[in-house]
Amino acid sequence: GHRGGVFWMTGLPGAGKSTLAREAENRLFGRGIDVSVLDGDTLRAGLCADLGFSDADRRENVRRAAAVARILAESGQVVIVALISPTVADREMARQIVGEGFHEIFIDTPQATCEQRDPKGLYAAARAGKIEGFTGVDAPYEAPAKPDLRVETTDASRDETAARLATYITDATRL
Ligand code: GGZ
Repeated sequence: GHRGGVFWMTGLPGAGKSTLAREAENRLFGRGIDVSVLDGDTLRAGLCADLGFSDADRRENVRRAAAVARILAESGQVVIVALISPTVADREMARQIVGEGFHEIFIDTPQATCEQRDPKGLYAAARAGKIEGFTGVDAPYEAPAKPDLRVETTDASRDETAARLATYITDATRL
């Protein structure tokens, strides 16, 4: 068996949060661990469809994700949250809401790499002035100073990185 927990991934757009969350999820599922992913993109299509990208809306987005994550973790799930969650204060709020079993994971990809990857062309659109308030371009991202886990994605393969995450989560939730 395993205990519940919340693994809160923060990082710039394009850092690899969603991809790593899904790959870690697959690995954990394969080990018989009950796992769910709360991804910014998915939440914004439903639960958070009324929210935009102002500071206040991002904060509300973080608050809702943390509240749902807490409920799932209390029922014994491993919850992986993948949200930019750009401010120290909002992530601190998430930690307070979740309570015990909160882990902050910094997906630490240099901004230049994120911009090169630009999987959805959003950095390019932001640079061209077509998106306002885009994180890393004209909205702030505050990196965590002391995350519980820092994952650098430039030197390691995606497989290695996902494996490392799955190991960290398995160890942290082992009974
Ligand atoms: C940041 C934006 C913006 C702006 C749209 N700023 O890579 P994506 O495209 O598919 O995922 C990103 C997603 C970020 O949502 P989050 O809920 O993670 O953000 S936060 O925690 O700050 O509330 C990005 C897309 O939305 N996107 N406009 N202006 N990201």
